[in-house]
Amino acid sequence: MTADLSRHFTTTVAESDPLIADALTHEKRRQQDQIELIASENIVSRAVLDALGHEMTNKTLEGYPGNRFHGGGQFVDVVEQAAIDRAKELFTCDYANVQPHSGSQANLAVFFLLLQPGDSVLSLDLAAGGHLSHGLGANLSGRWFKAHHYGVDPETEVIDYDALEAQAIAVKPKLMIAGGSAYPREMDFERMGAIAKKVGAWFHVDMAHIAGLVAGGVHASPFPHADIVTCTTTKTMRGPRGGLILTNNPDWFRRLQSAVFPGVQGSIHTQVIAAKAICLGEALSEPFKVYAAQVQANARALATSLGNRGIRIVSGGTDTHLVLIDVGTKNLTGKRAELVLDRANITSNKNAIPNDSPRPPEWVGVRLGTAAATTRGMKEAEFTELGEIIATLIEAEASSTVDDALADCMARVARLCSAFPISEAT
Ligand code: DSN
Repeated sequence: MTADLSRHFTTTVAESDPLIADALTHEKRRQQDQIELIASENIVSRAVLDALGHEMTNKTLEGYPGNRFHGGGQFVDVVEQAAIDRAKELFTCDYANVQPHSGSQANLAVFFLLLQPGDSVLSLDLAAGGHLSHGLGANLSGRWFKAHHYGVDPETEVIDYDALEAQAIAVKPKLMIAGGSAYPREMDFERMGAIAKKVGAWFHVDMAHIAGLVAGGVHASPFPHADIVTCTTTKTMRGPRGGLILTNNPDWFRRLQSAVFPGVQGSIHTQVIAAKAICLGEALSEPFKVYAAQVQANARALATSLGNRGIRIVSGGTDTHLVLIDVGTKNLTGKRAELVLDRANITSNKNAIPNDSPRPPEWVGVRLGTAAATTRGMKEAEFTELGEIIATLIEAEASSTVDDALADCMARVARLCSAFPISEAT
């Protein structure tokens, strides 16, 4: 072997690419030193990381287990079949496709399966917590399909199912979508499924954010009400970046295979499928049920703590892992609140709230999620303290006294981070 070749197989990123190595090291440190409250994030297990960094990444494959377009797929077939079997068992359904590279890709495959360009879709408005892949004008789903959106009741900030039914009757969508990325309440899948059926629409639930809560048994399952379900394996599922498609409709199984490949994707991300299989296996375990219940209990504790300090909670509470707060009542934008939390090493994101400005810089919401910090072991007491720290920072920002409050808040966050380490962080 030449010296060059040998180095290719042995040189570490620290030796070969200091710029990237440095960023990787700092990112790992950042995750240890900050409290992650972005609702779509989590902290994967060592086993998931092992799979993501495995040589299985070298393998190119198209097709499905036992029916590939390339040779040498026998071990990837093992992991893909395991992922399929585990997804079906976990979500009690008859069909699972584990290949989508993301939740948006999974949704695109559903559109490809069920719709023709120009067909009508009825989905949750982005400002009410919907997702851009459900028909936003700037997304392919909004360009190629006629998107209509339902919102929430202006008083309760919860979906008004009677209004949704009236809108569905008027719009007659071919596809009705439930789910999104910032709706803190449990949706009534049974009622929504009945509405879809009444107007002759397929009912698609995108449970990306809540899939781990469904898996853990602390949130209602979309089945048997949904015709088709998509999700990611990140977020509350605590797995790798990627998507799943699930259904019980036997007429769709074959067409769904080809809607994903070659419909919207080419070759699979082999090592990610191994990581998905691992995360699905983890989600089938008893400790995961305990974890999911704690995620939900922590969100409730966080909402109560913030509410007790006078921070307005959109919809008055939460049934999930996420808490949406309105900082407009403190004369702040979501961006300003996000930045002041960031200064104290709490990571969050600005978000639209119901009836918010269409312009992101003017949004007055901040979205907080409990999945990642719960993985570190934090419980209600820590989330109550986090609510107090967050309220203190928001009040200080609103009264231009952040410099007085910051040192104490940073110290409290640092104490929480060292009491709940992400093991192996250096
Ligand atoms: N949809 C984005 C979010 O919820 O943050 C990414 O998954």
